[in-house]
Amino acid sequence: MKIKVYLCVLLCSSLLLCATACSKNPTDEASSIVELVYEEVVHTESSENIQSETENLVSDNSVQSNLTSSIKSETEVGFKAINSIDYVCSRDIPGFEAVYTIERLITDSQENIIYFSEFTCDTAGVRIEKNKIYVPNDIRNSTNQILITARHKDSGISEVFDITFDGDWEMTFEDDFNGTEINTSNWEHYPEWPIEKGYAGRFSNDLSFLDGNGNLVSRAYCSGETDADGRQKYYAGGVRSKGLFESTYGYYEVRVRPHQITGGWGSFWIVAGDMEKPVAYDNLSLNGVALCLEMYKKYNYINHGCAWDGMDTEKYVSASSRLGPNTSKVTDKLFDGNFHTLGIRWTTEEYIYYIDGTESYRVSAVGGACNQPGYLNITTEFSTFAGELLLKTGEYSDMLVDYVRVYQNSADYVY
Ligand SMILES: [Ca+2]
Repeated sequence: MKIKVYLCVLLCSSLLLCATACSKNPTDEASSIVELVYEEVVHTESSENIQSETENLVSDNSVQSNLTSSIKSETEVGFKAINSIDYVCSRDIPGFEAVYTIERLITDSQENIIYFSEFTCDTAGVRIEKNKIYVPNDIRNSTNQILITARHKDSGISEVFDITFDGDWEMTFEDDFNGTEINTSNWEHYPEWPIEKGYAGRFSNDLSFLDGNGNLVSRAYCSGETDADGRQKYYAGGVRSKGLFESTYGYYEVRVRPHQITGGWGSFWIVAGDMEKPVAYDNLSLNGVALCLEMYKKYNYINHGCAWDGMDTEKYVSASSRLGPNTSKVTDKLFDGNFHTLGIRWTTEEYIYYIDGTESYRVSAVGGACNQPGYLNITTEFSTFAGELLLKTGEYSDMLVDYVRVYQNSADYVY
């Protein structure tokens, strides 16, 4: 993150003059630490007034308070300190305000803690709540930085620092599923492969289609047929963009109304690189990765899949290894019957998952995230793992997808 710092120290009134208070960090430093150098504060008025002002600085012990009425000439009452303000970008995805969380705790030259309690920004549209700064994407895309004023309310000390944005977002793919036919320049039906994981499931071209109301349907259907083993046969719809749209890095989002059934689930996922050849553990996800958001009504949870050690795409079974623990997150809200947005931010270093714009899971890939192009997938699957399939002959369940959008961030390609 590129940082330039402008520092201004103001002590309550013009009685105290900030003589020198400016520093710049190296612009190419990757840290988000803002170094502030308080160099000196020079007294230019009467010491009586200084004394009065100093008494107001109740929590700023760095200001010398041993002034006496005998001091009539210019007196140095300042302090030297190297302070810091940290901020982290806790959300940076299109469609939602980017969130920068300011670390409020800084220290002065005597290592006393100063809490900056007030933050303001003159840029219209920037929203501030406590120590969180919300920046709409259009502002991020129209300027490189914004200035934030942090103020210590007791002492009046204030500082101006900037937040510099990493890069612009550009939409590179959008399908709103308007019309009556699936856009075959974006999608192909999943091959009618078996998806047998306990249940006798199979993809069917007929079961992924547009509903005419702006949604893609991925349907789960009970045919009433039985297989050779006497099992009920279920069919499901799925589409993928393999060979049609593939990209590396960026932000991938769907707006979806999940299935309400058990025994089956809908998912939005990305397959990148070569997932058909298992790779060594230490290669992690660099060569290939499958990133999945799987919605299991059975458990009221979403699974943040991240499989990197190979996947048999024809059997549609991912390898067992997944990066990191706690890939599942319980989220009753997802199954409330409404549409929700699911997103995956794929950077050069990690994968971050979002539900309705709130981060739900993050995994960093040792050695870097996959740097190969990936294609999009929207599917319904079946497994006994997901519970009992209660669909009877002729019954079905639909997952609706309002849109799929992909954005690229220019910063991802700066090495
Ligand atoms: Ca739509």
